[in-house]
Amino acid sequence: MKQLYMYLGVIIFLCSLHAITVNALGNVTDRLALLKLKECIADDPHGILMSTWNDSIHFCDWPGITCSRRHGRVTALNLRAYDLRGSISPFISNLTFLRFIHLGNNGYFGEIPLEVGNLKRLQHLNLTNNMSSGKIPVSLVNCSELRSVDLAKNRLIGIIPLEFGSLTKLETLRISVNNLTGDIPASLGNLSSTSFKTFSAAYNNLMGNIPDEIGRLKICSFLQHRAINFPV
Ligand SMILES: *[C@@H]1O[C@H](CO)[C@@H](O)[C@H](O)[C@H]1NC(C)=O
Ligand SMILES: *[C@@H]1O[C@H](CO)[C@@H](O)[C@H](O)[C@H]1NC(C)=O
Ligand SMILES: *[C@@H]1O[C@H](CO)[C@@H](O)[C@H](O)[C@H]1NC(C)=O
Ligand SMILES: *[C@@H]1O[C@H](CO)[C@@H](O)[C@H](O)[C@H]1NC(C)=O
Ligand SMILES: *[C@@H]1O[C@H](CO)[C@@H](O)[C@H](O)[C@H]1NC(C)=O
Ligand SMILES: *[C@@H]1O[C@H](CO)[C@@H](O)[C@H](O)[C@H]1NC(C)=O
Ligand SMILES: *[C@@H]1O[C@H](CO)[C@@H](O)[C@H](O)[C@H]1NC(C)=O
Ligand SMILES: CC(=O)N[C@H]1CO[C@H](CO)[C@@H](O)[C@@H]1O
Repeated sequence: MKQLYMYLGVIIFLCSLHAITVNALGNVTDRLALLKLKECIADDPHGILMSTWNDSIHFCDWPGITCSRRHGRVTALNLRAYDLRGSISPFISNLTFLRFIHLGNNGYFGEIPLEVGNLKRLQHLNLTNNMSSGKIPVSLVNCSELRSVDLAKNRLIGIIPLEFGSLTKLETLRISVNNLTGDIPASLGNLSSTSFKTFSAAYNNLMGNIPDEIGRLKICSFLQHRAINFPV
């Protein structure tokens, strides 16, 4: 019994030591990364970041930020509909505990930084209704926890990365209203046997046939000129 308590004691000690080290190194990096994100905002008409993201309060209490209780690390970045104009800093990838990014309904322009692919815990990425340009970063395939990716209503070009077929936890992919070209990759059909439910790619410059595998998805909208959802 005594030994059991000793083991438990050692385990608890090691766990708290782990929490402290993760925190001590990580929270400094998180704060810096958030300040870098703020630096890339050129216009913030409501003063959300400019007048509240400062050291008078802890960064975990800044608007749009959620931290984990255990590690005090940033887990969610939710800046939706703040009318922010600017680019997405590659420093976002230093927020290594991020699970949720929602920057939708803003004026984010420029490319989606390929460094986002370093976010191993990322589950939801929503950049809908912005002005992001360039290609969809293939590096996103390294975010193996991704459940939803919403890049609809941007100015993205290039192809749908066929590597997306390996995102086995993906449930939703929305890329409608962009300027994407090429085929809908058949590799996406490999997802239909997993949890993949929603695929929307309307209003692009996509060509070719709709792969059979994708047609079997529950909700699937792919027409060029009309967005339709239909159950199969
Ligand atoms: C970061 O974590 C360390 C260790 O837990 C703590 O002493 C420090 O106050 C924290 N700093 C911030 C800015 O949260
Ligand atoms: C810092 O942020 C607080 C709210 O979080 C705000 O009241 C204060 O005016 C800000 N200070 C500066 C110098 O912007
Ligand atoms: C933070 O991110 C930047 C840009 O991706 C990178 O150059 C830098 O090395 C990173 N720093 C840390 C401490 O992770
Ligand atoms: C995924 O991560 C690995 C290891 O960090 C890296 O070598 C590879 O280039 C990344 N893949 C993409 C498509 O960025
Ligand atoms: C992305 O955000 C928009 C606006 O808040 C919302 O309507 C949409 O459903 C979100 N996408 C996903 C996949 O959750
Ligand atoms: C889409 O790309 C084509 C060819 O590159 C270009 O002519 C067209 O203006 C673009 N459309 C939009 C909405 O950006
Ligand atoms: C689907 O997955 C299988 C097994 O991983 C692979 O051999 C096949 O090439 C994939 N199909 C497509 C169209 O990518
Ligand atoms: C493609 C595009 O410009 N989308 C929108 C990005 O967000 C701003 C602000 O909400 C809108 O004005 C843009 O139309």
